Amino acid sequence: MRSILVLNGPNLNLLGTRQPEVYGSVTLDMIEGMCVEHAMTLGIQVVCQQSNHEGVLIDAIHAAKGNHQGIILNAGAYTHTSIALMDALASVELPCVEVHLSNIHSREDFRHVSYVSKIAIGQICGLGPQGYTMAISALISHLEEPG
Ligand code: DHK
Repeated sequence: MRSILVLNGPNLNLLGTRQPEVYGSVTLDMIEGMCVEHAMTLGIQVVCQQSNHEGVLIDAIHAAKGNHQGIILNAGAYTHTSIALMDALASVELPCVEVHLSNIHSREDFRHVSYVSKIAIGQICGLGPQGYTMAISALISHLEEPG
């Protein structure tokens, strides 16, 4: 069975209470539940992980090789800063879909830059929690028909 890693970065554990006017009121547990349910309808498995630490996220990306066929990544603020995360994604050569709950392009200038985008097959942002399930569908389509 195909398996996908759904990886969330810093501060996303606070979803539900963190700036609800920006990130909504849905918790990370709820988003992960949506991902698991959606994956079941597609006949695949998802494993969800969250960390506030850059190195732990990098280790999770490394460990994905051989265990998962692709990665859904919301790297939080590391999206805009972390060359190390970008290099980790490039190293494992797994297809990655980048997700953000908010529309990073309509926010502060520093959020318009994404190092993850340089490696990701695509980006979904501004669509809230459903961006994650859309990303899973997109990743599965890509695995079935790359390009
Ligand atoms: C989440 C964060 O924590 C921010 O640092 C990003 C992203 C946007 C989101 O919209 O999910 O800039």
